[in-house]
Amino acid sequence: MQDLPDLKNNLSFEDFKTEVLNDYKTAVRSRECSLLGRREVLTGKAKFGIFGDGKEVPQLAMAKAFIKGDWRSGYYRDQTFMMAIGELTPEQFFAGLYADTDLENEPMSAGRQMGGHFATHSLNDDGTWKDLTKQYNSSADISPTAGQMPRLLGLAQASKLYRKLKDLNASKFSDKGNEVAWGTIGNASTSEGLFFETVNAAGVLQVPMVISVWDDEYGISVPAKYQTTKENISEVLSGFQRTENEKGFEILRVKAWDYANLIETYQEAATIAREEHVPVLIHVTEVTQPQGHSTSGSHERYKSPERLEWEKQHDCNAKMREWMIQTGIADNETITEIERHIKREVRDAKKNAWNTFLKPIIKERQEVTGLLSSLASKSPNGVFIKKLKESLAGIDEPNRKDIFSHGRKALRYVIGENLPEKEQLKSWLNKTYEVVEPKFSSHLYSETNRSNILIKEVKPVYDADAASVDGRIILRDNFKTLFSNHPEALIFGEDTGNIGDVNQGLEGLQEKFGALRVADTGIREATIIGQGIGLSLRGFRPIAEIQYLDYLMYALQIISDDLATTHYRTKGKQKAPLIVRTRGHRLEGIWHSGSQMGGILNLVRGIHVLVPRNMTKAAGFYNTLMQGDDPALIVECLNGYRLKEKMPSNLSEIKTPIGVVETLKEGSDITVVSYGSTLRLVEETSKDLTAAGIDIEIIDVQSLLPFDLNKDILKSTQKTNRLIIIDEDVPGGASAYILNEILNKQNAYKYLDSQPKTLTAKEHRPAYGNDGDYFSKPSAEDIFETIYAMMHEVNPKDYPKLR
Ligand SMILES: Cc1ncc(C[n+]2csc(CCOP(=O)(O)OP(=O)(O)O)c2C)c(N)n1
Ligand SMILES: [Mg+2]
Repeated sequence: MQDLPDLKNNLSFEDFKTEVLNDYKTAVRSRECSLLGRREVLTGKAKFGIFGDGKEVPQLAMAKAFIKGDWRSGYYRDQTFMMAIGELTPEQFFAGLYADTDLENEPMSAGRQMGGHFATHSLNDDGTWKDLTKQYNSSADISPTAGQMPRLLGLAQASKLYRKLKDLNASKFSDKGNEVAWGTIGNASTSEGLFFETVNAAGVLQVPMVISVWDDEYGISVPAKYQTTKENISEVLSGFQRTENEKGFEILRVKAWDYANLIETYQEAATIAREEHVPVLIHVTEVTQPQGHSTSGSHERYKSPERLEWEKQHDCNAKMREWMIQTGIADNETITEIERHIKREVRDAKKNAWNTFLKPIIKERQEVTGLLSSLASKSPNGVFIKKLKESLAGIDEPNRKDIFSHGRKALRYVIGENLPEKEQLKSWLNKTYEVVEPKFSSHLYSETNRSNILIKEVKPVYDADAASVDGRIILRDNFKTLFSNHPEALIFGEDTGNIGDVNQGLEGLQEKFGALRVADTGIREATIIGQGIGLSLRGFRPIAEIQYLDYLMYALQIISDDLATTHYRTKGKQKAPLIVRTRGHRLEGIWHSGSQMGGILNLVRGIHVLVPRNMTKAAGFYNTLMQGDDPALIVECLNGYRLKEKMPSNLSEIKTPIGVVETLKEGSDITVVSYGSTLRLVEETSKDLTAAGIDIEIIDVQSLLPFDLNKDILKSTQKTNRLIIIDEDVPGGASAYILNEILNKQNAYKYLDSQPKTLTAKEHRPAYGNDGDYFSKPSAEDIFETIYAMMHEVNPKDYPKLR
């Protein structure tokens, strides 16, 4: 062990001692929180606990190297770090454990995330940015192991772009790109593909990222030998080490209990990343888990007595303590006194957090027990209601669930009664529900005036002699103005840069805007999305391109777990207004004509999902999204790039509204709802149907999420009384989603005179070739016959059986 760390800023020994003691206090404070936290779970006050014990000292070192403007993207062990940068108090730690829904008490997520998931606030209440250069920043954690990695790439890349791109108003986001993005990950989680993908991409991009691997040699019960080749992640990654001639990573190794070396290692890492924009990996070894993995089990079950003993000997806090005594920083008595003091402090913080958490709930309980008493005194069923009241009053530590459940049950006893006390209880339940329920469900989307759905439509305008051009030209020209008007906008993906995307919707734009803004990436869908998330968290307006819809699956986990929940899981305190651009639907074969829309729609609530039927509509969507704060996925129709469209004279101004359907043809017999490529077939078929005496109304959904906010489809079914949904996803896929929206949410079932129908693709993936398409997806004949059959059922005389 080294004696004393290099005192970079020439502290006096006294000041140095004070600083080390302060660090030690943070380590002890954090440990006490872990110890008491576990007790809170075991005694039932909190539901689950996962803590940072055993990882305290390395995090002190990381915190020292972390400066304002920097970003963290980490995982559930980082409480000490958060405490050391002043972003987590013991009260807040316990408020998180108890799931306090008040953001003032629980700033990490207002109780939406289990404890150990950390975040800072990037946004003011009105959704505008705070000055992120003047604060410490932590992106909000997610639980899936290594899920923090893709976003880390974007957070780091933002610094590089802020350093290199001119004309940006970066004042709230960056000081000349000097910010480092700090990642943390457990040793076992490095087994995930997302980790390797991120490391490789960071090496390629050369971005200021410092990844710390907290290596405690376990992932829950599974030891390193089942996790990592050679049981050593830094050795495995040694090929990434930069050399004099080749760019790569700087790889550093340090022991978790070696305070002095840790400080130096982290300072070195910060300098390399910050100054040179070179990624650094710090492999922190000999980490321990004094209390095991989490409150769900005990590590005595799977660790040998020898290992447990070794962990005791190498506990980083104990080692730091020894070192302080050895080096004369403090004597045993002083340290013991500090420890005693902190124990008391944490105990008091815990009590405060609990009382603060419980106070509004106790008040609500009092109100309801009062209402129940009054009701019991008047109702013939008073005995039962009294019992409920007593049961509620007797709960030691009530939840809101207890209060509502008792109150709602009581109402059942007085269904037939006409008592003012019943009305009072009902009114309390209804009113309070409206206040309480949003604590758990608000902020899935933006709730400010920058919500996408508030952006007004601007229709395309055409000159009399408007040219007819390939759809891709409309997109390209629109992107050209969009990137000129928005210096913070950029686009990246596979084949996006040099050739201007596989369908040339970006032709020539790299030349115009440079390879940083119109960029090629490796084939790595998850981290393309991660780049987009990280960049958008830091003020950019990225468009992340996934080459084909079929390959969105590689990124769907991160889109679902991270992007779709960013706003929700921070209760509106972080936003990631990323646009995901992809193209899909009818082309060729199993992996180039997919339409897995049902799966997507169900996994990305929190994101807007748009399927423009042509490129003018698509251009309008991009323009709309640039004005709003909600993230979105745009699926362009693969077969639309070479179809002719008229060039609008107001191209750069057009805006396609979000959540609004479009009626393409009015009709009186049947409402036909579809979207995307399939619409063209529906439109073609409608001429044949007209010839057969059937007048259909065609509606383009175009915005699947959100869906038909004006209920135009309902209005159409009120007129036609018949409904069919035509979709090229599997049976029960997007068509089921659409049916649910129309029947259950819009209540269109009341107006239907025929069974509502869905016509979809087959269960299997679409086969290759013209015939593969014809027999896999709904064809014009399928559409004709299905609609005709509906009319036959209604009126067999005029529409005799066709086949
Ligand atoms: C994708 C995913 N799989 C499984 C889990 C369940 N899980 C939570 S933590 C964990 C072990 C992680 O071990 P490690 O990365 O070494 O971190 P440590 O807890 O040891 O610090 C597992 C398997 C998860 N959260 N996410
Ligand atoms: Mg581990």
